[in-house]
Amino acid sequence: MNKKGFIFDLDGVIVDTAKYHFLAWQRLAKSLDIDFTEEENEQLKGVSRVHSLEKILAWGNKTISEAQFTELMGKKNEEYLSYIAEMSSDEILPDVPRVLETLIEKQQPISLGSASKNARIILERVALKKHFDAIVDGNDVSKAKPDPEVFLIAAKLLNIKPKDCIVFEDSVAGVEAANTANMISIGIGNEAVLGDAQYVFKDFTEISDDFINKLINN
Ligand code: B16
Ligand code: MG
Repeated sequence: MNKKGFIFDLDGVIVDTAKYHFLAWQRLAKSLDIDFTEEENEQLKGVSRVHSLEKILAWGNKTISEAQFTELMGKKNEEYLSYIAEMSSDEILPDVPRVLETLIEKQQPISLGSASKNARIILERVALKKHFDAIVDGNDVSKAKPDPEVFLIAAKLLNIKPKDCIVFEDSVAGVEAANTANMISIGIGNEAVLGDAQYVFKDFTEISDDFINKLINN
């Protein structure tokens, strides 16, 4: 059987943790007197924790000391982790388990490719960790998306050539990273936003077993 490497982003692809990031960033922004909208939160998708705080400070025209920056990042993560602690498998996005099970049945290697430093905890909370042959997250990379590093490490761990890897991503930065890595990019979300992806689906309910077979056999 043909083997392809299937790489999944986490936030926005497997679970919707963006809402928890939003709550935590919003409280932080408020404490600095910065207005922070849900629209701006969209621009933080796929963006690392450090870059997210830099963006929020720039939107509010604020400069802070390095020590305060570190302290705020710690506080934000503490609050975010308190939401994560309450997560269960009910929060897995529709049809993600079906697609993972189909890939496992077809003996396809599967990796996570996420910017989050909390990815392992989240996968454990939603009981999906066992499905992954490799996990690459924010702790394993030195360069954030749109740099392709996260996906290239995943391909290496799966022992699959980049051109034989397929990436599922919900962020513009992630789609760019997959394209730069010379992988097949599949956008999950809004076509108007993810136009650079080779394929775009609203969510996994639109991804048929037939389509997965085609990806494996192409
Ligand atoms: P953490 P993904 C990304 O996850 C999120 O989309 C982004 O909003 C977040 O800032 C980033 O992880 C870092 O997360 O603070 O948990 O390390 O979409 O790449 O799975
Ligand atoms: Mg994402």
